[in-house]
Amino acid sequence: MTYDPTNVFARILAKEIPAEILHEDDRCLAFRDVSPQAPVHLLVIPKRPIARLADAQRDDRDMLGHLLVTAAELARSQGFAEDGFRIVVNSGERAGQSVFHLHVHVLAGRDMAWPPG
Ligand code: DGP
Repeated sequence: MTYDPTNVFARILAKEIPAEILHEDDRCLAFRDVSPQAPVHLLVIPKRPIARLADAQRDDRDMLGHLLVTAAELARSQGFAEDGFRIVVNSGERAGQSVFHLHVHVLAGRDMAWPPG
């Protein structure tokens, strides 16, 4: 899928619109979801423009691993690692993706149902 550089996460990366940022490094940015679905709801996004997980290539392996390790580091530093947390990546509209810049949801602070809806 073609990446649309005007999407809202691109604008957060460009600091054109504000977000509650918890972590930033050379490869990713983590911030609180504006519409939290759990007491803790963070988003970890790559700086590299990629619309969906479905578009990932072999060259993206390091970046994808970095997003997950960053999520684990945030879980530890924010104090919910031991309590448990859920990682969600919606890829495509049918899966519920609404912002087409790849992102990892990090949800914590309540019991999680399975199967997910
Ligand atoms: P998804 O449905 O998987 O594409 O998730 C997109 C998430 O992005 C959704 O949980 C709401 C969040 N979101 C949308 N717009 C903004 C925004 O402007 N700021 C922040 N912090 N989160 C946003």
